[in-house]
Amino acid sequence: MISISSAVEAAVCARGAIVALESTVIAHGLPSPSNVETARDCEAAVRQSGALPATIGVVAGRPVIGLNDQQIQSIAERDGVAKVNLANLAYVIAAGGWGATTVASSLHLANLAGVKVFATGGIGGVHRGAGESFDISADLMALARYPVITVCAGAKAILDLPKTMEVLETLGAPVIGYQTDELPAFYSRSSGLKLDLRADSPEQVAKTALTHWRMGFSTGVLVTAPVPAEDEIPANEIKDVIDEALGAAAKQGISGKAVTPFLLSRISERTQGRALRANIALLKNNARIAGAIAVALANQEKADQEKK
Ligand code: PSU
Ligand code: MN
Repeated sequence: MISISSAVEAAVCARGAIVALESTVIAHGLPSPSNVETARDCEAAVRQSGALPATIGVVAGRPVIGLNDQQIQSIAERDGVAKVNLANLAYVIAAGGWGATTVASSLHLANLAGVKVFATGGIGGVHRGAGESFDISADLMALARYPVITVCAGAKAILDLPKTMEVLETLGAPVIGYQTDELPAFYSRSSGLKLDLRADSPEQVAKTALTHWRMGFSTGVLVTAPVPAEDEIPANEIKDVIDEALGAAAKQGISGKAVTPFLLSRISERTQGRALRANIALLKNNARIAGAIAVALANQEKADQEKK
């Protein structure tokens, strides 16, 4: 039922370096035409690091791992492409529909295909006011469930970051700062939240993840890399814009799956595209780092195999 591209299948068999990429950011996270361009640029960034990109989505009822360029364009431009998480993946497949996969469903499919590294922008997490709304992204459950390394720029800044960190701790998923001691906050390099774990190289991330899994854990490993400094919006500059967007969402009664896309597009409008530039920059940066981690992971697995 799953379609794995021949390049991805060959790389999985050869235990090569592969990076899975999601498609909700393409269909619902970025405006046209930045979405298709960014999807292509992220694939190119993975390749430049020496790994094979595998963008994931649902094409006319078929989950595809390794979308071709035409399929990426269709997911970006078609009307009625569902935002697919864990709860509606099967429904969209059964109905023969099109779907853009979130972090949660991309991790599920990447894991089914045997892909061990995944890159996104910012993960979903605990929304502000979750005590009332109970809005907690399925991304967190997926991070706890699948033994895959996820590279992100932290959780999206629209969320309640301390509560998101608490849930990740409860779920037992390691959160590693990539060349930082602090949790990055998506548009901003710093959140003020200290991380216990830090890695300075792709090799260190790969070794930590392999050790985590060999210790009998089957959870994901979250690698958080700050947005490049030249594209950052400092936290004190973006704070009021986020608050305004949250207020507008509440006033307009936006709920469920629509919340995150609404907030991202509002914030990008209210910053004259500055937030969009930061989002694109961090997506490419994460893809590049994920590529390097995938290469290090493949090398270490090969070296371990030879030792045996
Ligand atoms: N990162 C981005 N932009 C996005 C997303 C991540 O830079 O649009 C998407 C991911 O697919 C993530 C989803 O899984 O937002 C979270 O949605 P929700 O909060 O509804 O779970
Ligand atoms: Mn939600």
